Amino acid sequence: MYKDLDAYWMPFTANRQFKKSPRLLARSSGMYYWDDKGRQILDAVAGLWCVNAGHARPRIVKAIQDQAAEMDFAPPFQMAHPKAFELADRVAKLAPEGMNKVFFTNSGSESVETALKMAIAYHRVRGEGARTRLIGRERGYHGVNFGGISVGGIVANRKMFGTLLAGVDHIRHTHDLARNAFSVGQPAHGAEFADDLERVIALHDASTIAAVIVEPIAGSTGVLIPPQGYLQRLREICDKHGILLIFDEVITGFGRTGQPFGSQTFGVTPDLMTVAKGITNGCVPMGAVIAKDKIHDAFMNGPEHLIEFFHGYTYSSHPLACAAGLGTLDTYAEEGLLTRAGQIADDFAKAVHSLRGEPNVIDVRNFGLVSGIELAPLPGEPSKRAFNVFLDCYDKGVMVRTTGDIVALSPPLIVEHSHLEQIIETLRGALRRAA
Ligand code: PXG
Ligand code: PLP
Repeated sequence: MYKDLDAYWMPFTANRQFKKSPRLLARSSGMYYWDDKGRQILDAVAGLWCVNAGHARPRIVKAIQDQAAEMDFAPPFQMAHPKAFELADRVAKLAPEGMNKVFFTNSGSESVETALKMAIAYHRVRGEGARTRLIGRERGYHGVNFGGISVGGIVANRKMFGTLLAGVDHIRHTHDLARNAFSVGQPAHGAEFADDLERVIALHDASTIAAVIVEPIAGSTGVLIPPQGYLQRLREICDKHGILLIFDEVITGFGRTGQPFGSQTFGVTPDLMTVAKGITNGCVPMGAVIAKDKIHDAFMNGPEHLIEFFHGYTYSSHPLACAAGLGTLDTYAEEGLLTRAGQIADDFAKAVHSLRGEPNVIDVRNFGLVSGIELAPLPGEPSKRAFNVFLDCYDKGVMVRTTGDIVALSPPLIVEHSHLEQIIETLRGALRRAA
């Protein structure tokens, strides 16, 4: 195993601490990783919310291998290759009714930038060029590029980077421990938080607002489940004011909530949807924006030889990513994985809610195959208790994820009851030791 850790500046990592006691993964298969010393580690977070079909799935591995041998790269501007069309078609068929246009990117962050640009340009091509404002939400995560951190609502991701994008505002978040702690599934209280959008609209005037972007379930800031009726109300307010609704489904997409997309599970259709992660099972970087036909069609004006949307990436629809995406969708279809979360959600809910009453657990929340377990912080040392729990679980052979003082679980959709037991009992032990 390579020993010099100096050159690699690691992303979203406490670099100095990590390099003193590195956690190096060497191999993966199914529900498991193995570290550099051959120790087996159960994956309770699907890598980083992305390996939805589990690791090293044969169809995906073969698709990538075959594609690498057949054609490495094809320029995506004024050129294309067949698998790009095939994957777009397959993704559109999974998407909600009327969302049939797919624009490829290489990550969730790029999908967000693409969707924000599409929204602003859409209004402009329709003659409503004053609609440039973008509305995000407190505690939202939309990746790390400038548009994404501007509409995002995570202070640490914003404060170091200057004035960000102009013309952005935020609605309030939906987290309400006082009324909703230990809710099973969607919390009962808080549909009215959507009305905060009316406040922001009243301030700026609807004629200046292009789009609202939210995650159906906020993942990164600790698994915040939308209150019953909340997303419906956001949709109604957007419709009333001619504002586009963007769902950032980078985490909720591809089966996490029990349907292919959170939009279908929650019964609310956005105008644009950003996805990434599960589109290729995390095997090759890829993201996409899925657009309503009416948005795409609004651009298809003017002389036919001119580019309609001045945007794209060198690696949009990369052949390896398209091949991985097709292998992934085949695997999901063959094993019924895009609806499996719904089938085991009750079992999962029972398992995670059994942690209620363990030391310092102040909330357990769940939906589909995702859960957040919120801990009381150590006095004066926010996020340290959860980080200690993460290290302890890892030491005992289970990989969880923490954000602030919240432990997040989002196992691969192939998870079995015995895995759930191991995850929960390992976590229970770690919570007791962290008391
Ligand atoms: N939007 C959402 C809703 C996400 O969850 C992104 C955009 C950005 O995707 P990329 O591929 O650019 O990372 C994400 C990514 C965590 C964690 O700790 C979550 C994400 C990424 C890294 C860590 O919860 N989500
Ligand atoms: N910077 C330079 C100098 C470039 O030439 C390009 C692409 O040609 C980019 C950035 C953008 O790279 P990508 O298309 O991979 O996002």
